[in-house]
Amino acid sequence: MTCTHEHQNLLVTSENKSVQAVADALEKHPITFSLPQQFYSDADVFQIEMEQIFYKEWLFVGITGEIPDNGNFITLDIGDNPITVIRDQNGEVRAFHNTCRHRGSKICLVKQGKVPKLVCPYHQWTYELDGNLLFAGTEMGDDFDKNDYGLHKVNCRVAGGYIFVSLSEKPTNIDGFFDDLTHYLEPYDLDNCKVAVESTLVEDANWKLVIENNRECYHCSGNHPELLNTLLEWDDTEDPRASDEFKAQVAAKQAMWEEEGIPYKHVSHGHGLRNRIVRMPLLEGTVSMTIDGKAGCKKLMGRIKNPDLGSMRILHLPNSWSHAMGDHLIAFQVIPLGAQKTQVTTKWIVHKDAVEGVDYDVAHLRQVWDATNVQDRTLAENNQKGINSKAYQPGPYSTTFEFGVVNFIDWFSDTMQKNIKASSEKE
Ligand code: 3BY
Ligand code: FES
Ligand code: FE
Repeated sequence: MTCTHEHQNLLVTSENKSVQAVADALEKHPITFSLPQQFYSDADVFQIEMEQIFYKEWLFVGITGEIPDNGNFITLDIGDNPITVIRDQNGEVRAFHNTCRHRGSKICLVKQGKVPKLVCPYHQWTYELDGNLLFAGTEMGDDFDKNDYGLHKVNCRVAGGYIFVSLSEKPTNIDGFFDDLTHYLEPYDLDNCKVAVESTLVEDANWKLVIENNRECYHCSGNHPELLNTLLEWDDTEDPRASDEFKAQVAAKQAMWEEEGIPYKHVSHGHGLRNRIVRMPLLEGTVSMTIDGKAGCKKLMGRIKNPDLGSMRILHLPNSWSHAMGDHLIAFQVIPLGAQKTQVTTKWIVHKDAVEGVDYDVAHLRQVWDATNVQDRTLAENNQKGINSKAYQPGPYSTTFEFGVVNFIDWFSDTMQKNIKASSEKE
């Protein structure tokens, strides 16, 4: 299968000057201040971010339990790029560009489904689930070789049941994180889970405002009454503000988790803590992020026996965070849609054999994060509206309450600069 996409760029004049201006602006910008206005509002800067980050870096796209059988697939659009993630005829998880090798039609048109083969709706070119072209009718001439027209592959990795794709042909190596994630998610057995319910919000805010909002709890006490029934405002077991009481609670819970073989230690990888996993206790007396703090699902996940696992926070920049508790796991996925438009998908994941109405009640399961997501959407949208003002200027982050935001800006700035440099060296 030929997989060089270079020929597609023949008609595109590369905007080297503005790309370099973005890298220069970031180099000058102190990471302890919010970004200059254009980074949150401008369509050209947004396009450069898509090309340098979302078309290159590993992105979280779903969980293996969502595609349990051969032929199960999920689709998503990364900017202009429709992607299919599918379990092939041998049970392997693979990803393809969802564009037919005949005349380019989109092939999978629905969000998810199950197919015996991938059949293009336009002229019925038919592909094996591993992307090889099987059938192109009888009209393509004698010298037509089906081997030349397999679907274009997308790099795809599975770690602990989390599925990641990268549109780069040479993705960044984040194997250290994938190894840790595999270990930390092992108790959850995500091959045998299901999505109990999911929600999609479209927010009128730049994707970085959505991530920045998630990276701090400075805003929690003023905005998230439901969440604070169970969530402690500390952002990490190593939070610079940690009190002795919090440290004692962490130590007691960690001793319990140690005994049960449940991974909990803070691990992080990459510049600006691009990837972080840490198990945090919840408020004493609560076991899950539900309105009453009780388990949202009676059947616990995987091999878990104790519902009191706090919440394991998984961060994957640029597009995902999660809370893995004992009874359920909540995975968040961020996909930018425009300079001031972002899609946030939330999935509530439970054991595949958990029965709705018996083991869990969907309204109880989702209530807290539905409320929290709507509150966060309002915060991000208000943030966007204020940033669009001609009076906006970058403001200082608190290095104690907002260290996670500083880390994110650090990662964003570093990654943009590195990727821009690498692409200009290639030209
Ligand atoms: O709970 C979260 O996902 C994040 C982390 C801290 C504040 N925020 C609500
Ligand atoms: Fe797919 Fe023609 S575009 S078969
Ligand atoms: Fe919030």
